[in-house]
Amino acid sequence: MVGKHYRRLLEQCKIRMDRFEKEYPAPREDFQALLKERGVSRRDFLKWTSFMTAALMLPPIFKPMVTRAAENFSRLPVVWLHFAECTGCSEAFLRSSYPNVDDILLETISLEYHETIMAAAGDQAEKCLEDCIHHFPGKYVCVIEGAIPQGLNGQFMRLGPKGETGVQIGKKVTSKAAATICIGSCAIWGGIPSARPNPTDAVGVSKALGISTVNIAGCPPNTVNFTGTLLYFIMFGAMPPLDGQGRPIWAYGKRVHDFCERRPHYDAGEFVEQWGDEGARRGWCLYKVGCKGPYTFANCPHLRFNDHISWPVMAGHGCIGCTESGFWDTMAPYEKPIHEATFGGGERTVDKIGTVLTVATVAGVAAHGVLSAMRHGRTDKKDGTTTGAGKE
Ligand code: FSX
Ligand code: SF4
Ligand code: F3S
Repeated sequence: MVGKHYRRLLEQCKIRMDRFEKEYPAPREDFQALLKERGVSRRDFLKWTSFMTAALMLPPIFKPMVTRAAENFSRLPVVWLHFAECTGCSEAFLRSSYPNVDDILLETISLEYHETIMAAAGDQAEKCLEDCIHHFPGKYVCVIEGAIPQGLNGQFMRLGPKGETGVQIGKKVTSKAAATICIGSCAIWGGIPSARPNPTDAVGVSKALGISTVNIAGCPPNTVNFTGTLLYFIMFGAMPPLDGQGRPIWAYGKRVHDFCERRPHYDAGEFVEQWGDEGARRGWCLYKVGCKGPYTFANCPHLRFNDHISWPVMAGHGCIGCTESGFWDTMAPYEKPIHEATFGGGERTVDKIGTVLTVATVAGVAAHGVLSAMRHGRTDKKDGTTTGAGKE
């Protein structure tokens, strides 16, 4: 049974899609023809539609709307700005040896401006940017990759033929955008460019420009979290519900640790103690060699990367917390547990789990008590802020 709420939402979605099809430019690509050309069968496409609908936390009646949004994906004008970063986010978004539906969607995206891949350069590129702002005010989505250096009055970063600073370009483009999406942890919080000692005084977009952004966290993020968020925007004309750090809840609502395949070993107190030991061979939990999955909100175990093939913990290394604020500094050292003063976690907690919790688990008592003590105790960095989105 589908409740009244969802039926109303479906009606709103249909109205939005009708408007979207009228008001936005015609699709650049025939998406269904492209799927066929790339060898994606009808069955695989339907499987993807079901997956994406569920991932967006919508009931199955929305499947036709997800399909319709995918078919209209290439109508949405997108401006993609690059600031201080490694271009890994764009790489993740461009590379795919075996294109799946998400990759094909991204292939059709209407990139009006993207410095790495556009053919135009200099004044010509600048004109593409100006044209988009002029032709689609209030309609285009601005995607920002990279942090904004504020040092020397922003002069650590000057871009384009006019030598504008990151702040100047950011303000110009975001002020006329329908929404601004930060792709990658650099754009959100400053990421690696802002790691100590941060000589360029790099910060996230929201802080530098004083605007709210939708944050697709990760270094780099999973492209599915990006495509899903854009599909949602096309369907509803608004961004999906966000957590306290601007991350879509559908993608960042749970901790890596909550659905990691090594979790039964954590609960049983079975840990890799050093690289290459028996525990490593047996696929035991990586907490003691530094996994930050318990402090990290992301859907990596569920989505995986590279056409769902693998993800860091599956590949044998702990999560380094790349979807969290300031991870480069706050999650270090990467191959050791964080000192318990930082998050209220640490080896003592794990050892306690190793000895006490195993007994409790065997006795059929859920691990819940110790784990929630660990979660509730994880608050607090010295400045009193919390890591994660406070969703527990
Ligand atoms: Fe790199 Fe993107 Fe990391 Fe940053 O990624 S993968 S340093 S999040 O901005 O290019
Ligand atoms: Fe998985 Fe890391 Fe949690 Fe262990 S600590 S269960 S490896 S997420
Ligand atoms: Fe990043 Fe951890 Fe996922 S390091 S990619 S959030 S498993």
